[in-house]
Amino acid sequence: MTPRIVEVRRDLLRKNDLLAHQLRSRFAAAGVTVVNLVSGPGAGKTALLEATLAALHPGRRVAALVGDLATDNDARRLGRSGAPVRQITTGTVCHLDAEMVAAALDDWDLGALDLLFIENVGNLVCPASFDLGESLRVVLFSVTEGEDKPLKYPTIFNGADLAVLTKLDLAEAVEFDRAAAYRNVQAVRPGLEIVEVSAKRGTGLDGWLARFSARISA
Ligand SMILES: Nc1nc2c(ncn2[C@@H]2O[C@H](COP(=O)(O)OP(=O)(O)O)[C@@H](O)[C@H]2O)c(=O)[nH]1
Ligand SMILES: [Mg+2]
Repeated sequence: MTPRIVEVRRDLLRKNDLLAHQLRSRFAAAGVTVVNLVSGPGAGKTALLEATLAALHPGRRVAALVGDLATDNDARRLGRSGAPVRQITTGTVCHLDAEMVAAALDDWDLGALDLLFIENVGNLVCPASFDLGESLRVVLFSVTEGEDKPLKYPTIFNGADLAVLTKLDLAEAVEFDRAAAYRNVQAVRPGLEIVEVSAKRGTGLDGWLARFSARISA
């Protein structure tokens, strides 16, 4: 019984990897940098993207895709920036996959974009296994979640290219232990760079946006 279950899962991931590979080629051909944001629910993905789109649009060619189990709340929040935004509603599925992203982008002119942000479903487990063809995978974790999250969810930190520590404005109130948090990130993903932000206050946004300066300075 068990091997059968394992095989089904392996097939699913193989299919996703193939599609993600095709997406990555499409993104490269169109010259669009794709950023996949992953985190637990409520870590501040939408808030950071609201601030990001507000800072970049309309001067820069940016857009966002946002995944959620239900509701289009986040797409409505992000849409206020005026940038192109599309919601992917996943129903019971706890992550975005390459097929969903390809379907959502079907009628988009990728050549008209420099940067595409994808807000994944809020979950520290499922999104780790699904490549979306992104150029950069960013894991967010907030000061309010507890410093041990990297140790509890090592896979998602391990697969990230950058970490963003969010809600800095609340650090003191929750007696956030920065040294412990950094130690825990380094324990599961040595060398992972961490950018600290407060989307609410606007703190650290320049450092975050600087990550994309090569794409947005032209
Ligand atoms: N104090 C504070 N709250 C924040 C910050 N970023 C997000 N939040 C709040 O945290 C909650 C979840 O944020 P949201 O962006 O929806 O998280 P998501 O589920 O990861 O997209 C909301 O109530 C936000 O207003 C921040 O920088 N500071
Ligand atoms: Mg959100």
